[in-house]
Amino acid sequence: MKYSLSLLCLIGFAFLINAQTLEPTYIKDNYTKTEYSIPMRDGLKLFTIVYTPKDQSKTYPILLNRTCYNASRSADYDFGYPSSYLVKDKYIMVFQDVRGRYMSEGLFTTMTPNIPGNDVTNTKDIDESSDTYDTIEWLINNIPNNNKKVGMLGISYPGFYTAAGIPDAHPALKASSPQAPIADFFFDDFHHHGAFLQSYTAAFAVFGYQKDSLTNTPWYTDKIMRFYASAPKDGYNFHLEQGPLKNITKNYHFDNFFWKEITEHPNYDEFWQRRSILPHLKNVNHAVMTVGGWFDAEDLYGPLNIYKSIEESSPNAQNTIVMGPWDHGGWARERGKTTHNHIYFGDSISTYYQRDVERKFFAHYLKGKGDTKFAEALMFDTGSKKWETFKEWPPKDIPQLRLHFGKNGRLGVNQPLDENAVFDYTSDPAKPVPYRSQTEGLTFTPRQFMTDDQRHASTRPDVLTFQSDILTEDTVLAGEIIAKLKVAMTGTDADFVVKLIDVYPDDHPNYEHNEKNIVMAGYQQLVRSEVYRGRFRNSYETPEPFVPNQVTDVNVPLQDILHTFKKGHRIMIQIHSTWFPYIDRNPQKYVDNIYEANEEDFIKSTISVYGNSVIEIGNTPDIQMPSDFKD
Ligand code: PG9
Repeated sequence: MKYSLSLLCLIGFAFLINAQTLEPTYIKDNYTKTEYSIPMRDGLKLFTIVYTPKDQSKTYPILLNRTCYNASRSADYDFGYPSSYLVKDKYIMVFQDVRGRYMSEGLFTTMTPNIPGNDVTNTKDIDESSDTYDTIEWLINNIPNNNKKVGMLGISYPGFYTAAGIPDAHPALKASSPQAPIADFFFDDFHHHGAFLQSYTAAFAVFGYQKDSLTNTPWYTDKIMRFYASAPKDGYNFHLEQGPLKNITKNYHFDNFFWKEITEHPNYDEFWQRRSILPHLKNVNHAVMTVGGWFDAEDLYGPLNIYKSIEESSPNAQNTIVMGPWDHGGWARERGKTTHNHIYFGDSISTYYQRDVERKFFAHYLKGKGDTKFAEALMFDTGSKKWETFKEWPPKDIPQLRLHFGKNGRLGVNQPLDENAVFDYTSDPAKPVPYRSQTEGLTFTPRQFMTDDQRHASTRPDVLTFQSDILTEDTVLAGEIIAKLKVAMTGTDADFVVKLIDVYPDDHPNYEHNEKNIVMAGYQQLVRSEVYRGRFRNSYETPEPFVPNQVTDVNVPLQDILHTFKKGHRIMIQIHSTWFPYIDRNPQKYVDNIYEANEEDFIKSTISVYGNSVIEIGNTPDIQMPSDFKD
């Protein structure tokens, strides 16, 4: 079955499609659309579509969305974003193709490195900050009836462009909302602590080819088709049959510059470090509301760490964060019942966010309307399924929880169990642990797994599973998490996957929105998970092999959570060393560059985890990370 072009266009950008609450002709009836080519300081022109309210009796703020996903698709509100509430509140809506994308001139650069400072006469040091500055300067001086106040927002890569407009911001920029923003490609999207997200592989085609003319249609679709041509029904076996990653280079991405960047920079070297936006988020002089989804498999590191970086660098800034029960960009979609995979979280949660949070944020800072009592942190508790507000994030007033491993699969909650015990498993790259509970075809980007049932894994001999006694009271886990593992192995490299799981009671009823085969009784819901490529345990820039059979510390930071484990549930931890095809297979024999590993490098390894390992959750766990970690 061939994927149609329209389907492929939707595959990677589903998060942009909104359940529109606008009448189909609303935009045409209320806005005038004009297209401009705005000159940047180096002379290159960026294609920009401006929707201006037809009622010219008043002035309006500008809402700017800079995108690599085709500004022309904003035509007649095809994007479905910004929300219909903002559209109806009337703003000057601006969509711009960033350099090298679609109708804009120039070459595309992977996460354009920020160059500190802003000298408008400097036509060499161009970055997203200077392009944003020049765009805002042009808009406020050329678009009629603007009130000289500008807001920015964007989801995903456009979330990065929003964040990249914050350093050396134009004085007219008064409100920025980076949403599901990429902060650092070595910890967002394609890598998690050095491990590579293999199932995401087709997505490289979107960003690996420069266009050779101005166009408002994708020029890379045939490259994506290379992957989907065989339309496999089982992505796990499809990727396993590819063998080592070097085969993917040879068979699919042989001419892809973004893939080449990934395979030539397997470590956190200067190439990746200079692309992180986090070190540049300083002296923030306007309001920032960062938004993310607790189940965002693409960009969860980004929103949490952009918020924390601004808190650290600009403690007096109006800097807030919203984290809801969404996957990537889920707040831009309203489907009535808010579910993530098999789990139901409530009704119209995206509508609440769009109407009562985002709309008020921009109205206050751009129109001077409404009160300023924005919560420092508006966080959805994914266990109690309620919104909570915090005066700081991570919170310091919720007691830390410490989890300890015990014999017979026991998990000690704030109670060491068998600290002299050793727990072994044999990890075999030829039979990797599936990352999904169900068979799925090829995914453009991962989405469903982050609340998946883990029973497919907990019975495997290559998965260590520990679970607590039944909880006698609701137990809130909030904040950062560090798994401080003591390990040894017969090989010389390994990945460590750590999963925090909410085990439902054996009499829990099924949810009506699920298929009949989805049994909620005893469901082992993934709450938070992370993978860590052990070679980076002392430095992300300078990896090291393990000494066989030598006890070694591997500290695995999991992303933050807010989850109440309810009375009657259990807390479960799983640890294993393959997670496929979400994560590429570690050969478990140390090679300098896994993207160049050969079939014979992949070996079985017996991994030992020691009983004096501990997992610390919440209240500023003692996170000892490599010096070049930017958390
Ligand atoms: N996570 C989104 C993405 C990046 C690269 C390829 C495909 C998707 C995004 O950040 O836009």
